[in-house]
Formats: sequence, C-alpha cells, structure tokens
Amino acid sequence: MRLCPHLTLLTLSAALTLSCDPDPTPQPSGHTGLETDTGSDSDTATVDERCEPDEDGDGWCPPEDCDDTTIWVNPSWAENPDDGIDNNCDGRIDEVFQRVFVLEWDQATNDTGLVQVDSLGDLRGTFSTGQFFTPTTATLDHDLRHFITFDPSNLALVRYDQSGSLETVASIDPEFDWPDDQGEPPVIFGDLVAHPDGYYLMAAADRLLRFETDGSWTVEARWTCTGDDHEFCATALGADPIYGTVMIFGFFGGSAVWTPDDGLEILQISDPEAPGPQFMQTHYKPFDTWFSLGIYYDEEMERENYGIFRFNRTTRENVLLGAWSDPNFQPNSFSIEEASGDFYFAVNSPRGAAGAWHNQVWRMSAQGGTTAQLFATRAESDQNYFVAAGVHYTHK
Ligand SMILES: [Ca+2]
Ligand SMILES: [Ca+2]
Ligand SMILES: [Ca+2]
Repeated sequence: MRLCPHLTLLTLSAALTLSCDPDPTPQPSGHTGLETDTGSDSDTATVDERCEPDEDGDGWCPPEDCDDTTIWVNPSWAENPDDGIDNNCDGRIDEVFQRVFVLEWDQATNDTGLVQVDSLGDLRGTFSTGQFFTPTTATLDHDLRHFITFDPSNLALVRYDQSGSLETVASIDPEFDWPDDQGEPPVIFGDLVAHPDGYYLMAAADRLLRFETDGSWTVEARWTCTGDDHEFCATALGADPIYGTVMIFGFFGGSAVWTPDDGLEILQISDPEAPGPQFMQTHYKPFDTWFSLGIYYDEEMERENYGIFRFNRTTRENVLLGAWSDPNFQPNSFSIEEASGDFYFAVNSPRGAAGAWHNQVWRMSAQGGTTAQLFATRAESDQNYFVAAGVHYTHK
C-alpha cells in the first residue's frame, strides 16, 4: 500500500467508528486563554485589559511587548534586519525570510531528504538525512532553526536541522501497555507543535501526547473519538507562542483548546451527520490567529477541495480563507511566512507518467486570493514524495 500522509488520514478515517449523536450536549465555556480581543471589528490580537502596566506607553504590555522601555519595540513594528534588536517581539533577532525547507520521502527506500527553495523558487540545495523513516507533517522546533516531525512507523518524534542531520527526541514503545483508564489510541499519528514552555505536543486522534526533550512522554489530555459519546478526532494543532494556548482541530471538524493552566476544553464537537473540514495541519501566526489546512466540500466546485481556514477567536469557527485552485495538485502540508503572511505548501500530484508524483512547492497569498506554483522537483517520480514544508528564517 502506498503510505502517505493523506492516506494515513484515510487510514485514520477507516480506523475510527463514529456514531451519530443526534443531540450533542453543548459544552460549558470557561477560561480558555482566548479572551484576548473579543471586539466586534477584528479577531486579531490587540491590547486588552491585561495591558497594565505599559511602562513605555506604546499600547503593548509584556509579554507581547518584549522591551517595555522603548516604544520602538513591540509586535506592531516590522523587523529591522540591521539593528541587532528583536523589533517585532517574535523571539528572533534581525530575522530575514530565506528559504522553504521541504522534507522529501522516497517511498521505495524510505530514505528522506531536505530540499531547500528560496523565495524566488530557485533550488538552493538537497540533503539526504541518511535515515530511513516515514515522516508526517513537520514544523519548526523551539530554537526556530531545527524542524520536528513524527514517524508513525517507529512511533518516534524526530528532530533535524537544515543540513539533514537527524536525531530521535522521543519514541513510544510499540508494546506499551496503555492504562485501562486511557485505553489504546485508534492511531498514534498527528500534527506536532513545539510548545513555548519547552515540550512538544501531538494531536493523536483521542488524546494530546506530550513529549519532553529528555525522551519521556505522557498523555496530557484525553477525549473521545469513537462510540456514542464521540467528541472529535484530533489531527491538527498549533500553539500561541506568547500565552501557550493550544488550539486542536479535528479530522471531521470539531475543536478544542488546551492551556497549561486550565487543561482541555472542547469548544465544538464534530457532527458525523454534517462533518466539518477535515483538518490536516495547523499553524499559529504570531499576534494573529490559527490557520489550518483542511479538506472540505466546495459547493460551487461540487467536489471536495483543499483550503486554508482561519480561526475566528470571537465566533470560534474556522472560516475558509483561500480555496485550492487546481484539483490535480494536492497540498499535504503548509507553513506561514510570518512577515508577508504568505502560505507555502508541499504539493504533489499523480499527474504525468502513470502513477508518478510530481512534487512541488506552491505559494498562496496571505489573503488567500492567489495560489501559484513556486517550485517543481527535478523530475517526476513514482516514489519521491514531499511530505512537509517549513518556512525557515535565517539570521544575518
Ligand atoms: Ca509597552
Ligand atoms: Ca524579530
Ligand atoms: Ca532587528
């Protein structure tokens, strides 16, 4: 069987037995860490009642204002790459967008490699990791210089750098005896995020797994994704790097929020009778909100389509921002270039030679209106497969 992230999602679909709950019980609301900006005109993070004291009077308070002694440093400023200061308070000093890194997987040998593409679409290097594994989605690590991915075939969280150098951070013993109160997960697979508190989280169907840098792991939260009390089946998540708020989105719709202090709150259960978008991956854009790649049914096109969804903090709904333009090409993961807000996608297509994958990188404008191919791999192949994209910033 051809194993790829999309089919792994289908595997998840097949693995889950959902029942219809005709009268889903509304979930209680409480503190979620999402109270920031409940204004009616915007769901972008803005100054709120938490903003006190504001020593420099620029309208931003710590921790958003990473230097509360000068009005020239806060999230409203663009980064000046020449002054040695983190002007925009994103934790990076003098960052300049340089390249898109795509993790490529050869399904014939399971060898993996990194492809580097610059913002003009020019190939800037390919590196073999020299390792054999089946990676899923990838995202930036805490240091913003490494990437992390999950290998479901070895149940391992893997970390790698720009040159393809790779290490296993943590792994789950396939023979692990899950406690009775947890049960065995339907699948151990899902989107990963490096939480700002220094650990990693993965949305694995019916639980939130937490991996520490010392290799240990725990079940951080648990919900139900099968049976009569089905809530939702999580596949995607993203973390706010300032407050540590984590949004979790489901394969058949549904969402939850998790914070270190308050734990899990289900915001919306999925309805098998009218399933929402099937979310594959989520990223948080600093000082904005969560964006997710998902599959949905497009009424105008009268077919399933891929799209980027933007989470509305006020209504707590995911709103379609940009629809995918070409059904012949399938995005399987994405990342956000923070300065422009543009989206980069790892894309493949069975178009061309019979069964061949045509691996590409595409870009969608921040407003979701324009989608275009940025880069295509050297040759079509029936084996190589782009499995992840990560926008990487380099310091001057
Ligand atoms: Ca301030
Ligand atoms: Ca910065
Ligand atoms: Ca700077």
